[in-house]
Amino acid sequence: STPMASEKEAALAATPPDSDSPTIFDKIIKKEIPSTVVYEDDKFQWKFFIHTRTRAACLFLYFLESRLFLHVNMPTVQKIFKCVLAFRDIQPQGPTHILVIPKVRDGLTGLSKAEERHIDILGRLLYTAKLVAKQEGLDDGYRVVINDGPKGCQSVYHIHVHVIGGRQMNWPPG
Ligand code: D5M
Repeated sequence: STPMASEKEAALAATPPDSDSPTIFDKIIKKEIPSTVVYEDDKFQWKFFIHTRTRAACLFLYFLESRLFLHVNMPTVQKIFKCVLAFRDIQPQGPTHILVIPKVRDGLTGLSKAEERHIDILGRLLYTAKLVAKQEGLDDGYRVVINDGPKGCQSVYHIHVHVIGGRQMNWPPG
């Protein structure tokens, strides 16, 4: 079958969108299966890990963040709090095809499950898409896609932003 057909088949056979079960991306995050990582951020996302609602607590945590980053440089500590990972898609739809994912899913199986607490991580995913596009030299343009649900051809229920480039894109997409 064509790559498009197999992608569609994978999407239709995928875990239902409301599932809490782990995905293949958890294994990629834990480095249990290999992937080609192209970007891993170093932002300390307290707000993402601790869903505090109080501004005072956030300010205090941001204070801690700056203190820790000034005085602590342990790789393990940094690893825990790096929140975004970008790696090459194994079924590239163009010369460049990168997936940008949050390292903690936190209920974000897909964009349709987004809530207010996800606003920061959603912004960071999109900003990371821009960074990796620049890193890949996609200076003449590229496509950013989030597939959602069976009709959106989503096959992995851990939110991910596709960054595809290196060729002329078409519109409408398939
Ligand atoms: O996109 C899910 C994407 O995930 C799809 O383009 C293939 C890709 N994929 C699946 N497994 C892997 C591994 N192991 N490494 C890299 N990329 C992978 P969707 O929008 O859900 O259809």
